[in-house]
Amino acid sequence: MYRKIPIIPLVVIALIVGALTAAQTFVIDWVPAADSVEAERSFTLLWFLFWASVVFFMIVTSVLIYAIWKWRAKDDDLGDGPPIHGNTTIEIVWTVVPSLVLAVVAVWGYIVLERNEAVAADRLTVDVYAQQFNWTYGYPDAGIETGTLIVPAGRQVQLNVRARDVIHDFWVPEFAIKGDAVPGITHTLLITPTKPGTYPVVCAELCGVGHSIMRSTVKVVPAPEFSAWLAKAAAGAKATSAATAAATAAASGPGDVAAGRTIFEATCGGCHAGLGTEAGVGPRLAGIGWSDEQIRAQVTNGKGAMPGGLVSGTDLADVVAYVQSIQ
Ligand code: HEC
Ligand SMILES: [Cu+2]
Repeated sequence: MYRKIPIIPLVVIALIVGALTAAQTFVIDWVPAADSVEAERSFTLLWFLFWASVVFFMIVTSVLIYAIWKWRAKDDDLGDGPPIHGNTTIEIVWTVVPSLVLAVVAVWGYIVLERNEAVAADRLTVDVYAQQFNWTYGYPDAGIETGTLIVPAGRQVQLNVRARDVIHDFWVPEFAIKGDAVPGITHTLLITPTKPGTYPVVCAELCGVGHSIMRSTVKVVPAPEFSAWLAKAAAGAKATSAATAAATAAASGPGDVAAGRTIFEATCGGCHAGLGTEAGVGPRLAGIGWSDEQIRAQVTNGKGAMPGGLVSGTDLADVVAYVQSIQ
């Protein structure tokens, strides 16, 4: 009842099918380079899945193509095919083999997940803030914020991803790790970059009109270079906050009314007309009875139509003194 299996034609067809599949795989760059430990693990599994699929595709397609070519019904043959009940051996094989492959993939996938989610004791923690339409990065230990994510090669980085407005998604294709930034939730991602270089950060969740331009950069640098950069940036941040503190101290000293008047006319008078005695765009300021603190806060932070930060430091102290003097 069985014919001899036509090994040679089947192998020839299988090889052609396999070559075509492999060719279109390598002509197009489907998968980015794996530049993190996690990406290496994930992509190895991905390639195993791919090659396993190619093998089964070659087997199934070669039998199919051979059968179509060899046993095609004649144009005038309208009869039924011979009644065939089945073949227990083949059915067992095509059940057991895929089950084994699936079991391998399941266990392997579990191991990859388990390893990719293992937290290292010496990891670096960085806060990632997503906001329409940019990314900011905070280094809590150094007390600084940056617009470029700078991380050391060869050390695990824990990213605490947060959103300041709507849902975004942090994604660096070469790292093969991706996670939503959801308002009110901190999403933790673990990435261990392996190769110094510059990579794109992409927002992978439609977040508004600027979604497609919501990009940023990760710079992976050698560990010593990273430590040097972080130490320098932290020192710079300390110096800046010391300078701000000094300026605030100066601003809270008694101001000079005459100097304040000059600054007020130039900076504030356009909105607070008549040197603050008549109302313009802004309200009348004469005798508002606010404390120095309140006026300072109003000028520093702004409110409604009034922009903040127009004056600071000793100028601010002078303006406050002047506003207090208007009657
Ligand atoms: C672009 C116009 C504009 C400029 C410039 C401006 N202000 Fe104002 N200011 C306003 C408006 C509008 C308000 C009311 C804000 C609100 O309550 O929503 C206001 C409110 C204030 C108040 C609180 C008064 C109140 O009763 O609410 C103070 C104090 C004040 N301005 C001081 C200043 C000083 C000092 C400057 C200059 C450094 C200045 N403003 C520059 C528009 C301006
Ligand atoms: Cu976004």
